[in-house]
Amino acid sequence: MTSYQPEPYKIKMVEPITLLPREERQKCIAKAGYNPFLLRSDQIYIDLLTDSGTGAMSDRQWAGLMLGDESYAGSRNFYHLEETVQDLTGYEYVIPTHQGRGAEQILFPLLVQAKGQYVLGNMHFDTTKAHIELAGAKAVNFIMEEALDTSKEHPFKGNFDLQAMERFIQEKGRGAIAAIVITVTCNSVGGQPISMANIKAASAIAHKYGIPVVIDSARFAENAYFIKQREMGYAEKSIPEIVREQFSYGDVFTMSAKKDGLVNIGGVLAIRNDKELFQRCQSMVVPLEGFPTYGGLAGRDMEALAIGLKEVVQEDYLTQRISQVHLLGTLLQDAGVPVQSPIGGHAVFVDVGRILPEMPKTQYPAHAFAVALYVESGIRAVEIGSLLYGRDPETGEDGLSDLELLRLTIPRRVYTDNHMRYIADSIARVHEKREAIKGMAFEYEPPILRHFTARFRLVE
Ligand code: P61
Repeated sequence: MTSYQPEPYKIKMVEPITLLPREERQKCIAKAGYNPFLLRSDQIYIDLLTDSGTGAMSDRQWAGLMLGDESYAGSRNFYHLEETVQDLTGYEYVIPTHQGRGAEQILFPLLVQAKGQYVLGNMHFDTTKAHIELAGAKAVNFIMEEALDTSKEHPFKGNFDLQAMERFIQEKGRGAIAAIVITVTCNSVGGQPISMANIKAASAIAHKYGIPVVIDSARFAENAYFIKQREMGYAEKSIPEIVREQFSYGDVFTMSAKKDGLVNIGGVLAIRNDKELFQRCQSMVVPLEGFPTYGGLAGRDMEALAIGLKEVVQEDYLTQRISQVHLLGTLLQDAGVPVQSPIGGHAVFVDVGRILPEMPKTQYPAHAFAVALYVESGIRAVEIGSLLYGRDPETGEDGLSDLELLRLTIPRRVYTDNHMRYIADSIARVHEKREAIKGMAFEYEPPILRHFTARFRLVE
């Protein structure tokens, strides 16, 4: 890992944040049904819920907002975005969407040909899984085994278990598979990268059977950075070269631009060269998102995104970004807190399954830890475990996630290293007092994407 690098920017504007007294925090979380998603942002001191849409834009991006062309059709900002995406990825057809799931809702119903088909992935993120299921298909994960043991070191824990995936295709038959989704980096196992060799091999398997390859590219630049650092043959290549090669193995990509697009809202659906698929997507974007040259975004949003996509592939930006996340991870490791190792790209994932091994998965240990952390420190973190995973759609069974993780997601260009130190100290304190953490039981369980709006009580 590279040694620590200071930020390649200076701060021009600040936003005050306040730590409420402990008794207030206790009241706030109880009122929020013990669900940190339901807290108000002014009740939070440091917000690690997500790196999605929470980053700081550069002065150039803010200046770009003033160049917004709000024409309903043919906005010049669309053409700037289109050219930028084409240059970066080599894909010909570009459709803006309001965010990543906007692209997913257009694409998956077009890829799924029949109910009960499968969509294979290294590990599908929850909105992707939800759109696959809404389209009538089943989402299946083929993440390599090492990824599920947070203490095992492997440079590319986002990799597919390629043999298992190919066996599955042979068993079910090509006609049963709608698509393969490659998620870079792999969010659900800890922002872990996938190697170029594995992307290439997964794509070769798919293409051997005539299965389309979708790249879920929310964190494409962070993945490229890890490839440069860790994979043989890439140290001398530039980030844009690696990014282009990564995309070359897909047929379609969906992008939540709220991450590596460095904007607060935005998404992209792009198709390499299948004109017919593009036309089908284009006709669906109109009723679902908006006219194809704005797709749910204002002209100014598209301008900020075009600029963000150029900034995110700058190596000094990526070096500082990844090393800040790494700093938090090593501070936690030094304090004896188990975390997904090696440390990922956008977040540190605390392995609460190892901290609270006795707590049943159906009491959502990582969520319980998140509640305790908020009370201790005003920090909001998010569970990535059995609560997020949801129930089996057929059997209704609960508590199915292999890992019970607490995600400390670091917004881009927002917090300083002193914030990282405060976060590490706070988690170490909760870890020390782990015997006192209480499990969670539902007071209200929504039927889909339940973690957002569920309400809980503490199990006494
Ligand atoms: C996140 F708590 N991620 O990680 P959209 N693909 C991938 C994502 O990471 C992703 C999307 C597609 C979020 C936001 C989020 O339950 C939650 O632009 C790899 O958010 O529509 C989003 O992109 C979807 C947080 C989403 C959540 C759902 O924090």
